[in-house]
Amino acid sequence: MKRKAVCPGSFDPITLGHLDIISRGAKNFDELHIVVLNNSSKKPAFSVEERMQLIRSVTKDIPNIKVDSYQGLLVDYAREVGANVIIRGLRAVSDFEYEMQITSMNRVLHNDLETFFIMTNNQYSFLSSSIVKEVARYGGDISELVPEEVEEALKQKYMVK
Ligand code: COD
Repeated sequence: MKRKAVCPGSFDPITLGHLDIISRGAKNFDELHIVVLNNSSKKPAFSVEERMQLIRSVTKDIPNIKVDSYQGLLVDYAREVGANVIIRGLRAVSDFEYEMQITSMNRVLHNDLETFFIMTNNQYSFLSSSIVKEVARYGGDISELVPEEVEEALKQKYMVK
């Protein structure tokens, strides 16, 4: 039986921190589904299609990855694709409370779904999509924070405005 995991997120846009978690996660499962979901507390800058396109482009060399989007609960997506593990990244203690809350809620909703946490690589511990957008909006250098395609997409997005 295939070992399938889901790596869920907003990915608005995907950063090198996300990519680190994804590539390390993919090494430990037969199939890793990256799924773009709605986080009701965030207002995304990129459309779901744009986010998926960027994820596809920067993960094209990882063979066991599938990129998807879903308009519903993460647990329902996991059931649909037959995955029983969720992969999340942990950057700092500040992530813990939120992660603990969604992990517990997901377990109430789907008893057989385990969440595995991958500790961030130290060099990305400060990195988030929000911080990258903030720096890009004011023309700062983000080349060490995101893949080239994402840097280009952010330049396009904020140049047009
Ligand atoms: N280093 C390591 N990990 C990182 C880094 C970094 N620099 N940056 C981000 N990550 C990790 C995050 O910790 C997270 O695990 C993952 O990458 C994705 O991060 P984000 O910020 O893109 O995604 P989130 O946190 O906004 O995703 C939240 C979900 C969309 C998964 C959540 O809201 C959800 O499940 N929504 C669907 C509805 C649902 O089921 N809700 C019930 C849950 S209670």
